[in-house]
Amino acid sequence: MKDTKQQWFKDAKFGLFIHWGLYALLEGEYQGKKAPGLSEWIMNDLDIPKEEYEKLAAQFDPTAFDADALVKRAKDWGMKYIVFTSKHHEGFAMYHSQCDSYNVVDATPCKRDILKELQLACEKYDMKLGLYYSQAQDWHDEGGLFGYRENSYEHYQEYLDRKVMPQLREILTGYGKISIIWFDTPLETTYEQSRSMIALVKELQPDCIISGRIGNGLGEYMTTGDNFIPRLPYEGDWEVPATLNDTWGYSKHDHNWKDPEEIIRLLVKINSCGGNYLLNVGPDPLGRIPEESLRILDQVGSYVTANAEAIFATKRMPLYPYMLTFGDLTCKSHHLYLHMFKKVPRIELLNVLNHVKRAYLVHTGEDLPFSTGATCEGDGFIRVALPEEYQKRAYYCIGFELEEEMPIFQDIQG
Ligand code: JFZ
Repeated sequence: MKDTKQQWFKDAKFGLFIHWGLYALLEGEYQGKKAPGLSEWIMNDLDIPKEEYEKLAAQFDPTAFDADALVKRAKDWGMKYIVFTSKHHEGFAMYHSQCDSYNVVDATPCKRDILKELQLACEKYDMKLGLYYSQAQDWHDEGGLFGYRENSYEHYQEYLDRKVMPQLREILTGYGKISIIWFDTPLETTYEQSRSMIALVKELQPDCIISGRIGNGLGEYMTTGDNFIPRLPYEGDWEVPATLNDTWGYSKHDHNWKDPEEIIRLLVKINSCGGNYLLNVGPDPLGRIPEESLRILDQVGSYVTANAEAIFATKRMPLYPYMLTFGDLTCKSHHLYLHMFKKVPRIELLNVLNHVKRAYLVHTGEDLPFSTGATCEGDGFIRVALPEEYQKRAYYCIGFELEEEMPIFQDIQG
């Protein structure tokens, strides 16, 4: 079972992923060809020569990037942590690296240490900062690896010693408290190699969490694929990273945006199964967050902040015997929460055996009349009388104060 031993991570539930690098400048297209897959994979997928790709750095001047405004916005959405791509597979460092000049200060006209700007904003708004770092794939370095290709591992150890270990040291010593290193795509990294990276992280920052994708089963929490959600409550610490459209990096062609209401339902589902939801934005070449991303997250955020009590620090739910069609459940000490996703005239929740002390609307605190009993089949129930205005709306949450510590459910009778 995966255990980060970090209470903040267990309670966090909701975070922001930021994918930003030179790939953003291509906006999902190179010489008239669209990126066939993820936009941040364009260098690999369209075989762009390193010498050509590298030239993008000379155009990197994100005059509209405002770390303070972005972190403040994430705070307003209720997010508890941010994970930023300090170096993605393209090999370009988004901070001032001393050991490799292919970085956002030395190789660009803007000369801005983007990571430093984010660090300061995170400190100001009390936001945890994690760093994505591609430890194995590096398409710009002789020793780095490629995904989905034959790789020679001949120079990999030398690459780890020359670039990866020194860069990990830099990001863990120059940018304040780093709460997560989000390693990714380990490929054939050996057990010893993963171990040595972990040892360095822990030596420099003992509380820094190691993501699942360090490889060799050594991560401290489980990370799923994009929007892959475990069906059942999953023991241990875990996270679902997810895009709002179909790519992580910025792409001008990707307009397949998810519905904010679907994202709210998925967030509640993930929280109910015990996980965190890490939603991605990909800033454009100027550093602007796409309008659609902001619109979606504003809507998700307004549900999250109104119902924060029923989301943050909730525990993995015991298995409820029915698949609810109108909502989903979360819980924490002496509380059960029913998140309502459909318009209904009255609420009935079957097979709950708890003693309910109080029912209330979470976002106002207003008490709701309720009754409990057993149906003629012997199933325990809770019924809630809904004020008229709530009979005509969805996306609100009802809290139940319980006599018992945790919800107790009754099996379905034969
Ligand atoms: C990786 C990256 O290659 C991608 O560019 C992005 O950064 C994403 C967050 O992570 O892609 C993966 C890696 C692993 C899985 C899915 C996507 N996985 O295990 O399902």
